Amino acid sequence: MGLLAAARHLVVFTGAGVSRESGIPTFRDAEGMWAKLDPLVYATPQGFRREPELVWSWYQWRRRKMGEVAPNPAHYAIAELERLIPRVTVVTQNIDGLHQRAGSSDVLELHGSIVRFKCFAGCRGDPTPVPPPLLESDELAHCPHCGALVRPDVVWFNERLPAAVWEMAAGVAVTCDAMLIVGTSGVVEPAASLPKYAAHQGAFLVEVNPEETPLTAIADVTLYGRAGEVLPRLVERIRALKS
Ligand code: BV8
Repeated sequence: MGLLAAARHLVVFTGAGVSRESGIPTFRDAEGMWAKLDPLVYATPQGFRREPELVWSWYQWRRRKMGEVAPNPAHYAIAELERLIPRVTVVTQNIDGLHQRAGSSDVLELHGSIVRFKCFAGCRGDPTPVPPPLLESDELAHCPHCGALVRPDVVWFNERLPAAVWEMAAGVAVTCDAMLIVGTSGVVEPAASLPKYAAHQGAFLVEVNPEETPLTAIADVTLYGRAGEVLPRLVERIRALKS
């Protein structure tokens, strides 16, 4: 872990597994969301166009659930790293906002945020506010400017990632000297390529996951276990090395 402790710029790349111990289900685990729901219906623009009420109510349910949960020790450990390593950038595939709530100050949300909304017709670039009464109901909301449906400001399948966010994420992946990969199955592109960019330029890669993933082959070290248990111990080892 000496190479992690000596890093000048650490990127922490996270997926749904980092929020699992906050009570948010993952996608591809046995009890994950895609085990019960078809991502083509619930996480594509075509699905929203075909079944707006179904998709909107699912995201409303997820947003309320994410509002009821709290960051877990993994999120806090990642935020603590900012006190030990000169520069830490969190690059997350998650939309739950838990890294920010735990105190991480530099977070790139590759797949958007569940608490932001936008016009489905894309009539303007800025987020679309949803009036509080509609936030509490499952009634569909409409864009105040053009009347089109309002959708969650998340990246669905076959949608581009936000260009500016992707540029920044790829930029830190190719320049960091270490990457900590936490709680991702490493199958969703282009996000899953970021660890490959980091490995290609010689960064030191540490993976934290209870299971092996396609990224295990390129990790220098894999710590098998749950993020909420492994990360606090990792932070203590880094703190000891630096004291
Ligand atoms: C795009 C929406 C192009 C937000 C999500 C064939 C091959 C390769 C790629 C493709 C292909 N066909 C199509 C594609 C592209 C597609 C893709 O990658 N598909 C994959 C699935 C095959 N990608 C896209 O469509 C992307 N866009 O490519 O656009 C384009 C170009 C030009 C013009 C137009 C378009 C968009 C991808 C984003 C999709 N949106 N979600 C939401 O509702 O949340 S994806 C979804 O997967 C989430 O964002 C999630 O974050 C992401 C990745 O999943 P993980 O976070 O890794 O979660 P998962 O459940 O998979 O794994 C959890 C892990 O945690 C496991 O490893 C588990 O062991 C571990 N774990 C469990 N408990 C713990 C733990 N770890 C630690 N501690 C624990 N306690």
